[in-house]
Amino acid sequence: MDMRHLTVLLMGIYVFSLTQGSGYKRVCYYTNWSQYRTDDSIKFFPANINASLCTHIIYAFANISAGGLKPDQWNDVLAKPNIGMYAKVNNLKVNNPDLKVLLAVGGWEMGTAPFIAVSTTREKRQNFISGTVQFLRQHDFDGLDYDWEFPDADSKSNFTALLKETNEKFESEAAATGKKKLILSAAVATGKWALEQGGYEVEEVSRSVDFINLMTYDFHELGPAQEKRLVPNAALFSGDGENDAMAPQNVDYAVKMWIEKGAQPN
Ligand SMILES: *[C@@H]1O[C@H](CO)[C@@H](O)[C@H](O)[C@H]1NC(C)=O
Ligand SMILES: *[C@@H]1O[C@H](CO)[C@@H](O)[C@H](O)[C@H]1NC(C)=O
Ligand SMILES: *[C@@H]1O[C@H](CO)[C@@H](O)[C@H](O)[C@H]1NC(C)=O
Ligand SMILES: CC(=O)N[C@H]1CO[C@H](CO)[C@@H](O)[C@@H]1O
Repeated sequence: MDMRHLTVLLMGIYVFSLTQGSGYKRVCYYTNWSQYRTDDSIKFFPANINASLCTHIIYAFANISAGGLKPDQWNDVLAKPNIGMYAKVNNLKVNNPDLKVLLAVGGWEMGTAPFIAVSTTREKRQNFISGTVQFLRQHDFDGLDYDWEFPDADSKSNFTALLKETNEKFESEAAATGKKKLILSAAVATGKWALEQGGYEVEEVSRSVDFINLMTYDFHELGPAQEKRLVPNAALFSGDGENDAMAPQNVDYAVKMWIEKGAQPN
């Protein structure tokens, strides 16, 4: 079988699984900074997204300020008749009515402090969550992706509580309004350190969210200068000659580790 046939075969399987409603997800992140790439040929706007390629698009990132969710960029939300970035991404649903668009909150740049500020007491969490539901509905999002990078042993129980209470609120809001329940997901660390240092209560996290996004990339971001060789950024398996520290730096290990710690495989 030559490569051309193999490619056609794989595409066939992928389309089959999507049209059969098997529940497979193809989750795509759209980053707020791709619009600022310096070379015009690689700038990337919502109009450049192929709406039928993904089942879910997650707009990254929103900020947290004064106890609530806030837009991050000058053009996330614009006064009419202008169309902001939130609306542009949500408008992709015109071309793919099954598409779900989520808003991600957090990210590496935002850091942990704003998450800690809204999660330490039930009252703070409830205020944040109520405002978040209003914000998501106001801007036509289908759900929220928590990108707390990263909870640690001290904050992890507050992260769990934030997820659990967000899910409860999404359920009660849907029941009260008759609207489709907002989707809840979380982007989580895949480094061995993150789980071994106790950054997540994996079973509870898994129970509260609709799906988990394993951050299976930047496994070898130190690059050739450190590792003295070229390695795929998102390696599927460990390669020859990797030492003990490198051996867990791959997709296969991360998935198995999350399942072993209690994540539901489906
Ligand atoms: C968009 O993605 C779909 C699904 O992979 C593909 O069939 C289609 O050709 C793509 N459209 C464009 C304009 O690239
Ligand atoms: C994000 O929120 C923080 C406060 O948590 C604030 O200091 C910062 O200016 C905000 N960033 C943007 C881009 O609005
Ligand atoms: C987590 O929440 C508890 C209260 O439930 C609080 O005492 C503690 O300081 C919080 N931890 C962090 C790191 O914010
Ligand atoms: C929250 C976040 O990551 N915001 C980023 C959006 O894009 C700008 C411009 O590149 C970054 O400075 C922000 O950090």
